[in-house]
Amino acid sequence: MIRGQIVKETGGRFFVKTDDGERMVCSARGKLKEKGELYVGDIVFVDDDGSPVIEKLAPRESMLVRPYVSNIDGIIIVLAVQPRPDFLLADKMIVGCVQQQLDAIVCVNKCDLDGSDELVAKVKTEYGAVADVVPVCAADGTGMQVVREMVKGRFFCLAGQSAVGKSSMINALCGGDRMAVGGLGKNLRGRHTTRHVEIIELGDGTKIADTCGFSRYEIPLVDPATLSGCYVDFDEYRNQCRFRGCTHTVEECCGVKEAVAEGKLPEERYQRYLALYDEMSRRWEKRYG
Ligand SMILES: Nc1nc2c(ncn2[C@@H]2O[C@H](COP(=O)(O)OP(=O)(O)O)[C@@H](O)[C@H]2O)c(=O)[nH]1
Ligand SMILES: [Mg+2]
Ligand SMILES: [Zn+2]
Repeated sequence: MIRGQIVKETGGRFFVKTDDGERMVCSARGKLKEKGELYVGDIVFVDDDGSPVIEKLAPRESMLVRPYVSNIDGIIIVLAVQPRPDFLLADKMIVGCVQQQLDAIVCVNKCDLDGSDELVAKVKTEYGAVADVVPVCAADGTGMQVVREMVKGRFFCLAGQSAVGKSSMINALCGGDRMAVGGLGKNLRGRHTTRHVEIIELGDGTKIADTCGFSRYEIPLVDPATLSGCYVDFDEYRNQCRFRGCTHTVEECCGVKEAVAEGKLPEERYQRYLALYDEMSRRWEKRYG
């Protein structure tokens, strides 16, 4: 059997790039397809006797849900002055990265727009301790080389709200018009949006995937008691909590809360942590309560 990676999927047809660099259009063995079990990024084994069929799926190193993509090494989270940044969404994506042991890069795109300096400063405050923060401008190429170096030889997925400029960044990274770029207006939605995930190769083993804009990002349900473990910026303060297993919510003598009060941890990120903690508690209660 031939080993390869699914780089694209449309209507049940899988585009597989083999280890030898060949591209094949494959169908999938019914058993695999029925469960909706094949995703872009999957390493598969193809039986080719005229019409190639995917027979087997290799174990996944990582798996993202909404957007569905497997075996990535990291996520490039894109924010911009416009549309207004959704920091809770970014927090969730970073939690997802910690859970899946993925690298997180936060790009502030559209740095040509007014208010970008302030946003970059804010994003550095919020995420500087947990991710690389890179100001970029897909429109004129600013910062793209920095991103290119960071992702070199690995597989990253772009993620973020619709219209932050993910497709534009891919185009800037590969120096072409690979992805259709949409507008900000609602009437344009659906016309130019990225509907599928596709792996694009940038050379020297670097792979990148665009994802459709999404306003929701689902992180796997975690026990709320363990959520704060995904906040690595809390790490240096949690040993000052009085209670072992402190959730940093209602407990007294909490090192994390003290760090927030002293301005050592960003207040807004902590407030969003509380919101996410509540959300997880509700989901957890519904499932196991
Ligand atoms: N001013 C400015 N506009 C940008 C930049 N990058 C993308 N855009 C615009 O933002 C809109 C959405 O871009 P698109 O790449 O489709 O965003 P996506 O939905 O995240 O893939 C388009 O109108 C782009 O021209 C940038 O660096 N500066
Ligand atoms: Mg797009
Ligand atoms: Zn605590």
